[in-house]
Amino acid sequence: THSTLRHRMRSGAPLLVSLQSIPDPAITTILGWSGFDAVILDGEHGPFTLESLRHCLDAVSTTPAEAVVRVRSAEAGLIKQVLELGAAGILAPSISTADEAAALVSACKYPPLGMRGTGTGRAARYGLASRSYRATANDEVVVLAMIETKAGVANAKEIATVEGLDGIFLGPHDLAAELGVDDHDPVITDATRTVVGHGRGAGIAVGSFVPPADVRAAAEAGMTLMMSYTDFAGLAQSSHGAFLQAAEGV
Ligand code: 3PY
Ligand code: MG
Repeated sequence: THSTLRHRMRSGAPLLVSLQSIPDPAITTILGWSGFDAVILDGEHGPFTLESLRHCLDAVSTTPAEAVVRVRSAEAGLIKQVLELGAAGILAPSISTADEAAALVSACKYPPLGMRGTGTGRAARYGLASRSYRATANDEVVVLAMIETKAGVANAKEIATVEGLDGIFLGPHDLAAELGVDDHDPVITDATRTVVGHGRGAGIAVGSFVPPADVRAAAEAGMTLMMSYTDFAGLAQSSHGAFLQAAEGV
C-alpha cells in the first residue's frame, strides 16, 4: 500500500528502486515482480503519456511494488493529474531552492498542507472511495525532489528541511553536465556526500543511481534510496552481452 512506502521511507529503511523509461505495462509488471520496493516511471525522459502512465499504474497494482512518477517538471497542474491517476508519489526534477521544494510539496498535498485540488479519478477509486483517499493521501503520497544543479547542491540543507518533503535524489548526470565534468569526477562524489549528509541530517530519504555492486557501500555511507536498475541500460547491457557471447560461437 502507499502508506507502506512512505512510512518505510520515513523510517530510514533502505529501499531499492528501478527506473522504467519504456512506457509499457509489461515492463512495470516485470519490474514490480522483480523485488524492487518501487518502480519509478520516468515521465521526465521517457515517452510516457498520461494514458500510458495510467496503464502502468494499473499494472503495478498487480505486483507487490509501488510506483512513483518522475514528472517532466514540477508543474502543479501536471502533478495533480499524475497523482489523480493513483501514483504513490512524485519525483520532481531539478529542484534548486527551498521555495521550489515547498511549491512541490504544496502541489502534492491537500489542504491544509498544500493546494492539491480534489478529484474523483483512479486514486480515489473513481469516487467510490474519494473520502477515504482524501483522508489518507497527505500521509501516504511520497514527495521526492531531484537535486541535480549546482544551486541545488548549494541549497541542499534548506531544501532537505522543507516541511513535507520525504526525500532528495541526486542526479549525477545533470550535475556533471552543468559542472562540465565526467559523471565519475570526485566533485560528483563530494556532492553526493554533501547531499547524503544534509538529507540524513534532516531525517529524510536520500537517493541516487547506485549499481547493484555498490549498494552496500552506498547504504553504509547513509544513502537510503538506491536506484539500481533501469530498463534502457539493463536491456542494452543484457542484449549486447548476450550477443557478444553468442557471437563467440559463430
Ligand atoms: C541525472 O542524473 O541527472 C538524472 O536525472 C538521470 O536520469
Ligand atoms: Mg537529471
